[in-house]
Amino acid sequence: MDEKRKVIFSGIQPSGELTLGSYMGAIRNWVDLSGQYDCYYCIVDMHAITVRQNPAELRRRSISQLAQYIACGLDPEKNTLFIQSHVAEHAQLGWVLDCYTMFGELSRMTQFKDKSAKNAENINAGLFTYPSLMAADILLYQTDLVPVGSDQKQHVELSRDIALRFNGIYGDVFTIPEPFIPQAGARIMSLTTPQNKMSKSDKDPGGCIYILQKPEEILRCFKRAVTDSDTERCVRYDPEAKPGVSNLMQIYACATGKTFPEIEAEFDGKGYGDFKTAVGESVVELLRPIREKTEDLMKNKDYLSSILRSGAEKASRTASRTLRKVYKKVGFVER
Ligand code: ATP
Ligand code: LTN
Repeated sequence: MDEKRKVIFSGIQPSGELTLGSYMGAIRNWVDLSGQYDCYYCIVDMHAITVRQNPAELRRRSISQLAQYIACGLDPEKNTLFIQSHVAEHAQLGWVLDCYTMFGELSRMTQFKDKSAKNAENINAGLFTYPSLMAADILLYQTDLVPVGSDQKQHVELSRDIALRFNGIYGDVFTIPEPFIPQAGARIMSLTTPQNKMSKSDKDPGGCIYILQKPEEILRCFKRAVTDSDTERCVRYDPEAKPGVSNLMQIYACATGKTFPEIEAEFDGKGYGDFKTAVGESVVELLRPIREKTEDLMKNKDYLSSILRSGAEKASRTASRTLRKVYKKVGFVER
């Protein structure tokens, strides 16, 4: 009874509109886990400025992201919802951890390589040290589990390595976190180029579905989704031979809770057209209540501000305890 509840931490950058990929890969699990754990869900605005942002848009999206977290089912009474820049300990621990993270480790991060290729004119130091700030996010709360999509596994593993290195020098300071990656939905692919991850920075607007997108647009994107040019033309799960169809099956499975054999049986003898329409409709129904609730919440900015205030206070209390310990261990003089 007295046993300490396990801690969950995760975050999403307000660098664009939330996508169906981030819902299925991350947020859906945040909601599922939120009853059993002590959960911190963050809007990581400090990470977002590693790529140039329009200030007014960043501010608007940060608030809208909070509304979407709540609309997806995260109860602000039961979960700590907050903005990263409101809790100064993230930057403070981030600096310390920079000094315990190796240049070679950061150079190997695939997200750094991808983003530097995409932003060749702005390969800034923050983009490079991004993972040590992410390690600070996680380690400040003595986190046990980090629910993310599979693209973030490498970053969580680096956070573990940093924590182990620090503990190896100073004793047990940090809990060692583990990634929590879903069975289905860990990597939703673009609807137009199913070789690539569905991502909010995707240049092709038809490839990505957004949580707040209008039903007509969602249906249109699914109708135009790429299926595969193999001769078989049946709905069967085979990511190698049929990446487009398999991706749509993943989405349908996440939206409806059906298994792959059930989906294969449902569309046996039917064409790809019927299948794409059914997937589109299931996503419309999944997202409809989330969009409506978000629109409602956005009418009450005072309520959203009050959640951010109490979220930051609660997060600060935990984060400052860890930071104090770290400062002491490394030899800083107490103020
Ligand atoms: P960007 O395009 O800026 O890289 P993104 O669309 O990949 O952004 P993130 O903010 O990086 O989205 O991801 C938020 C969370 O959602 C992370 O936990 C990430 O692993 C997960 N996620 C993002 N895209 C997908 C996807 N296509 N499939 C499954 N999970 C995803
Ligand atoms: N790197 C993640 C966002 C992120 C995060 C975190 C995720 C920042 N800090 C801490 C989990 C835990 C991304 O790009 N999606």
